[in-house]
Amino acid sequence: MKTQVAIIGGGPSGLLLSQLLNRAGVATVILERSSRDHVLSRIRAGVLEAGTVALLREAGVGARMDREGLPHDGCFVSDDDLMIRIDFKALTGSTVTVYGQTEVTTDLYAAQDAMGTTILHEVSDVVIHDADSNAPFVTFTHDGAPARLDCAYVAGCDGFHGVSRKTIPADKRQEFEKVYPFGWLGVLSRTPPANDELIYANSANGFALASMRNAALSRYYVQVPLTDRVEDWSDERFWAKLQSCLPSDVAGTMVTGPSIEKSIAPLRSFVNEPLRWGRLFLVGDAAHIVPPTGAKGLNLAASDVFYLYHGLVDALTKGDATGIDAYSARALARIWKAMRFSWQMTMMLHRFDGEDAYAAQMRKATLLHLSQSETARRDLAENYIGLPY
Ligand code: RFL
Ligand code: PHB
Repeated sequence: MKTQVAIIGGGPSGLLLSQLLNRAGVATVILERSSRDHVLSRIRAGVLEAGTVALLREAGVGARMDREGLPHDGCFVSDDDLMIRIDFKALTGSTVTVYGQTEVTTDLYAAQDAMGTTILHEVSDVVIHDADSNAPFVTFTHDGAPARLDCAYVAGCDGFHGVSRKTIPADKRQEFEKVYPFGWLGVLSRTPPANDELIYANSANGFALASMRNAALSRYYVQVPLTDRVEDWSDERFWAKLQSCLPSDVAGTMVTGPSIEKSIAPLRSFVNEPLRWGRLFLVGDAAHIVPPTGAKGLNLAASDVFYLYHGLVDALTKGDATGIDAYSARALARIWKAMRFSWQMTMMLHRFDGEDAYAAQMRKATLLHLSQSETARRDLAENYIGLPY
């Protein structure tokens, strides 16, 4: 097989890149390790920056998002019973959209099907060859048979555990990592959201987040030790923990019900530099991971795609390599700012086991300042709605 851009991974990064490239006349083949159902069953991000929304519209997949997505003008940050409203609209003029990653992925698959692009599912043994030459190729197994895909460029969109990053020799890249000593236990439930807007809660009992997917579907998280397993958390235990972390007014009126999904994700900050080796480019979680506290993971994947898509179109249709040459530095500048914000939000809102009394006072003082300073709220809002591309 032959194509212009081989895309490893059919998650949001790979699908969005493929969608934009094909619309610009560039041919792609996506190689995805899992089944389509598996990709669509992963409950992950929920908040889209305005830039991500604009890019999805540009990709021709904005119609359902515009109908069903929930525009949010603000969110709340709380400290026990202190509720601090962050008014995105008033502070920045912009808003975010609540629309689940599962829905984004569903819309992208439908659009790719309509265009008739090639997506191979359940491929294994993916190996990227000669990425530092002018003739890279990818070998893999599909339907039990070995296969080869020749291409001009390879986009590594295969997430944190994929093969793309590891294809770059260790002496040609650097990893930066911070692992946090807790995870988030997430629950999806068919109940009305506890509040009209998201609440990021700090409390003596730890962190919690009240989010949503729509008027009848809630998404909640609480911080848990890394050693906990999903089986340790009955629904009853989860709701009690959540309610102990949320402001008492909200906890007292919220509706609980059976969970329909429950999972634990560890929190990590990770960046691989650079994002390019020869004709191989890293995109999204393959290159970087943020703790979900700033809602940046999926949005960073979108800004990476934005830079790379323009660069590849210029390289392949105009013979202009300026964009692909600048890709790594441009994307990393934005990535590091989102890393900083996600880290700051994580430190402001989580209790660290074994921390001293001073650390808890620092969080309280930071949150009190946030409640009293419009400048502090504007800074949070600017970062949350998404820094410019
Ligand atoms: P993905 O979504 O991980 O997709 C990568 C795809 O590559 C495939 N793959 C391979 N394919 C072929 N060959 C191989 N060797 C392969 N290895 C892997 C995988 O099957 C998969 O389909 O990365 P992508 O596309 O860059 O998208 C990034 C986002 O998914 C990610 O940033 C966010 O979901 C992060 N994230 C969250 N972000 C938020 O903003 N809010 C959240 O609440 C939130 N929750 C989460 C998350 C990420 C999680 N992970 C990765 C553990 C919860 C979890 C559990
Ligand atoms: C979600 O709804 O899943 C969600 C929202 C905001 C975050 C993280 C996750 O910061």
